[in-house]
Parts: sequence; structure tokens; C-alpha cells
Amino acid sequence: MNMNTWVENTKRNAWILAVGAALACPTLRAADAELAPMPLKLPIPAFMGTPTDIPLGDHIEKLSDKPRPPFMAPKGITNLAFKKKVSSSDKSPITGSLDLVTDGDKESNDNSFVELHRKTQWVQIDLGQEAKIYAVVLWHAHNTYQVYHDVVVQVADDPDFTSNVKTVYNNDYDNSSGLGVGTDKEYFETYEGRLMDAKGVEGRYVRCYSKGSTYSALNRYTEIEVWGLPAK
Ligand SMILES: [Ca+2]
Ligand SMILES: [Ca+2]
Repeated sequence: MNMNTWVENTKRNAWILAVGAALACPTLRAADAELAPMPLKLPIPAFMGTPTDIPLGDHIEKLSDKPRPPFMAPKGITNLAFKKKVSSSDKSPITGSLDLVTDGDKESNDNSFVELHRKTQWVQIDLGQEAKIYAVVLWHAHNTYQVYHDVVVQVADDPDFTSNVKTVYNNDYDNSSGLGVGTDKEYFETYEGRLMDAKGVEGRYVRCYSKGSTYSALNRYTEIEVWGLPAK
């Protein structure tokens, strides 16, 4: 092959690659187009500003002064947890009832949360079907500045969490709840709730653990949303 032929071949190969890339591109764009901002509705903020009396340790994420960016997720996903059955490690909550966790009210009112006893407690939602889960949004209580401890969110196929258990979030950095050391950050409760990227994990049951907060040893749950699609 002389030099000119080699140059021609190289040019032709480059052209073939360019055409190939152009043909592949619409496929990529189609995949992107199926994503849309998740239509999350936020409650009214109970307070604004920066807390002064909670020391920021290495484990606590700094409170952002900007709104959370929209979460991009597959078009058509819904809150599968809405009005679904809730169970708990605490059989007799101090105030409120477990149905408050999925009733759609996420305001910061005193009658909007269920309050569970001290130590590690959990609430669990039965989605009623296997689902592909893209986000869990969790509001403990956002009426005052506080950071909840040992926030662990798991998904499983069975209500006893023995089958196909997957951890979506774990900020129990010192393993004080015994579910394993978590590497996620502790965070301030706000009206935005905590949005956890579940990355399309599949399961029917969602369990959220906590072990009190910087404000109280008790465990409050205002609302949990589980955004996804039926798995089948
Ligand atoms: Ca609620
Ligand atoms: Ca801990």
C-alpha cells in the first residue's frame, strides 16, 4: 500500500466511524428523552437560614443554601408508597399512627408525624408489588433543625428482610445500629426531605431505620415517598 492509498483508507475509515456515530446518536438521544424531572411536590418550609448550635462534624453534610436540583428519572414514575400499608418495629407509637407515613401530608405540623420510641426503630412500607425503585424521599421531621442518626434505607423481596436485601442508603458511620458501617452523610432535616438515589433497585418492601436525632432520642416520621415503576 502506498502512502496515498493509506491516507485514502484512513479518510474512508474516519468517514465510516463518523457515519456510525451519527447513526448511534439518535438512539442515545431517545434514551435521554425518556428521562424527565421527577414531579416531586415539596411542603412549606418551616424555617430558613443556617443552624448555629449543631456542630458540623465530618459525618454531617453542610446545609446547602440552594434548592436541590431536579432529580432526573424515567418518565412516568410515580410515588408507589402513597397510601400503602406501613408497619414498624414500634408496635405502640408515642404519638400519631403509622398511616401518617404514606398519607401524602408532609407538612411540618405537630399532627403530621408518627413518633416512635428511642433507640433504633424502623418503619416499613409494603408497595404491594415488585417495583423498580429510582428514588426514596424521606422526611423525618422538619419543624426544627436536627440531624437524624443511623439513617439506613433498605429494599427487600419479603417483609422480614431475609431475601434479596439491598441497601439504598446508610449513614451509620460507627455501626451503632449494627446493620453495617455506612459511608453516606448525615444531613439536616429540611422541607426538601432527603432524596436518595435508588438507581432502579428492585423489591417490594422498603424499610427506613433511624436512631433519634440531635434534637431528640425519639424517632419521628412525617412522610416517605418511593418513586418507581412496577417491575413487571
Ligand atoms: Ca404524612
Ligand atoms: Ca451511628
